[in-house]
Amino acid sequence: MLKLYGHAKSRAVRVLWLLHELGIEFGHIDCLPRSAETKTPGFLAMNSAGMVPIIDDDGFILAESMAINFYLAKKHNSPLYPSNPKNEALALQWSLWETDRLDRQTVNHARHTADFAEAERNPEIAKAAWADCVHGFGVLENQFQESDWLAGPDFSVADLNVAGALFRALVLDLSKWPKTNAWLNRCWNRPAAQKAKALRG
Ligand SMILES: N[C@@H](CCC(=O)N[C@@H](CS)C(=O)NCC(=O)O)C(=O)O
Repeated sequence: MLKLYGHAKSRAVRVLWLLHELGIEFGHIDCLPRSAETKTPGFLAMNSAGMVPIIDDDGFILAESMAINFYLAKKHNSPLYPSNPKNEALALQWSLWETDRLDRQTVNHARHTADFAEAERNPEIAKAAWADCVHGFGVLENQFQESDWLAGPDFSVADLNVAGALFRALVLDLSKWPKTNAWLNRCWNRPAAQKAKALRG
């Protein structure tokens, strides 16, 4: 049976969301980032980076949350996987763009404004991260002037990957980017997203 390693408080939340969209059975090994379970020789043999999420699909080991979602959506013939090559390429484009331009930046902003104890926060990191977020939200806002979704006429793995990665933006004031805000909430209001979110506790 498919196994997912990674707690919902990590980037595994994106994979949990996709798995709930697919409605398939899976085993969940609920380990936190940097926990002892991710340092064992067995885990490091699967992912020498020691990071979550990873999946073990009957011996096929895969890391990187967004690659995992592409693989699972395609393997299970999900309507979330774009059938048209152009939309498939757009889904890759947006997933790669988010990983480069917003993934770490939204985490750094949250850590250095709220998550870390005050003494550990670095205002310079928070400021630089926010500047990147502002730029990224502007790019998304432009996209949503043209279309309701990122890769084709419907919600797809592209929206799931990008909105899933922007979990921390749900608590930000995005009123300057109203279409992005509406899209983010549309995505996260899906029942599968709510199930994954509930697992964060
Ligand atoms: N690009 C990777 C990032 C994976 C990642 O950064 N995982 C974090 C938890 S969200 C982790 O396991 N960190 C442990 C560490 O840095 O040692 C993905 O999307 O899966």
